[in-house]
Parts: sequence; C-alpha cells; structure tokens
Amino acid sequence: MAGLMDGKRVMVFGVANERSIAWGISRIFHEQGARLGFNFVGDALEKRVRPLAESVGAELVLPCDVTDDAQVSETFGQVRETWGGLDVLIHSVAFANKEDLEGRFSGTTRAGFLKAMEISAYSLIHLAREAAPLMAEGGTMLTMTYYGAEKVVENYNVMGVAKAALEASVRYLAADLGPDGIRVNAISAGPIKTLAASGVRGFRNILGVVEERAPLRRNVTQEDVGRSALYLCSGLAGGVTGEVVHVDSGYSILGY
Ligand code: 1JT
Repeated sequence: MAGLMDGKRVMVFGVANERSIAWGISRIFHEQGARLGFNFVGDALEKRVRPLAESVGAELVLPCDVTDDAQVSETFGQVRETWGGLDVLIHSVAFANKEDLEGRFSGTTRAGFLKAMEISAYSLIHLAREAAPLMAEGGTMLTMTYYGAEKVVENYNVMGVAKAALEASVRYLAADLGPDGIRVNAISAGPIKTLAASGVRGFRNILGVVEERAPLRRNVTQEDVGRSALYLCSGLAGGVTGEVVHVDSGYSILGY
C-alpha cells in the first residue's frame, strides 16, 4: 500500500526512549514509508536509541548535541553524504534545570534561563539553518511545544518562556524559508508521561486535570501526536506553515 511518507528522508532529533514524543512520530512515519535518521547525546542515550532506530530500519544514528556546532555540522554533512538531501526535520528537544521547573519564576538564574533558551529554542534555528540547504525540492520542519508558552502553567516557569520563543521562531522561520518551499510548524501537545516529564513536580496532577476537564476527557497519546505530525509533514498540510497545532484533547480552548 502507498504510504504518505514513501521514500521521504526524515531526520529526527530528540528520541530518548520508547516513551519519547519523537519516537511516537518516528513509528507513525515508519509505517507510512519514511526513511529515518536519529541523533543521540552521550553513551547512555546511544544504548537506548540504537535498538529503537534499528527496529525501524534507520539509515543514520548520529551523535549530536545541539549545543555543539561541530557535531551539528558533522551530522548534516553525514545526512548529505548518505541521502544527498533531506525532506523532513523533526525537532523534539528541550532542557531546563530541575530547579528552574519549580519554585518562584523570579528566581530563574541567568545561566538557567540561557541554557533553557539555547537548547529548547535556539537549537531549532540552528538545525533549520543547516537543514534548509539540503531541502532543495522543498521540505518540512516540525517542533514540539506546550501550552505553558501561552498561559501561565504552575512550575513550567522558564520552559514557558523558552517555548514562547520557540513558537515565535516557528513563525519567523516559516516566513524566511517559505520562499524556498520549506514549511515550518509546531505541535502543542497535551502532557505526556515522557522521561523529561517524569522528573517534574506536579506532573501527575496535570494528567489528572486534563482527564477531568479537557473536552475529550482523556490525555493525548504518542500516537495522537504522531498522526498529527504525519499530517503536518506530509502533502496533506501542503498549504500550512507557521502554525502551532494544538493536540491537547481541546484543553487549551477552555476558559473558566
Ligand atoms: C521539558 C521538561 C520540556 C518537561 C516538559 C517540557 N515540555 C513539556 N513538559 C512537561 C511538563 C513539564 C512541566 C509542567 C507541565 C508539563 C522537563 C525538562 C526538560 C524540558 O508544568 C508543571 C514542568
């Protein structure tokens, strides 16, 4: 059967384990015929990522810390050598110090702020700059964001500011790269229990609140996000760019 991603060359940044949102996206893209490549950061994550990558026949598994210019440049050099180009970039990368995801927002340190911004927002701009020249026949880029960018979510703190910068970056990148046939979008996912989320104070409580109040009365799954990612990165969304699509059981439409 024909797949929506047949032969598409997709580089995925941000798989940490089988619960990762990036992994949910990768599985759906694999089912639809995509060719996949992955990054990893450090030996511990390599051990987790390699078996997952092999299970979907990945053609590239590369060390790439997004704060390391040499590794980023090496990664896209490898993409060019192996594939000769790129069709889709998935950015599912974020970081904040644990102490900056609780307590008073006014206590955010300069170092903590800059680190969250660098890894969670600037990295999209950097990856986009490296990926765009490989997208000679056009392409698509997708990043992941969260409601805390738009409204205050207790404890999300510095990540909310970083995600706001990320969402604005999606719009500026979409305007910049649109003339080259490159679309740039974000998915604002409802809370999902990933490795990143598991260390966060009060995270379980958020899952419960969504189940109780969201229009769909359930939490979203990796598959929900993966299928919306498939829409945004395939020809189905050919006219969509600079958009933040909420995949959140409708939670963000609610007022009081
Ligand atoms: C990061 C973490 C980015 C957790 C994230 C995230 N984007 C969404 N989440 C889940 C989440 C986290 C908090 C929250 C609601 C949802 C962990 C560190 C790396 C970056 O507010 C209570 C804090």
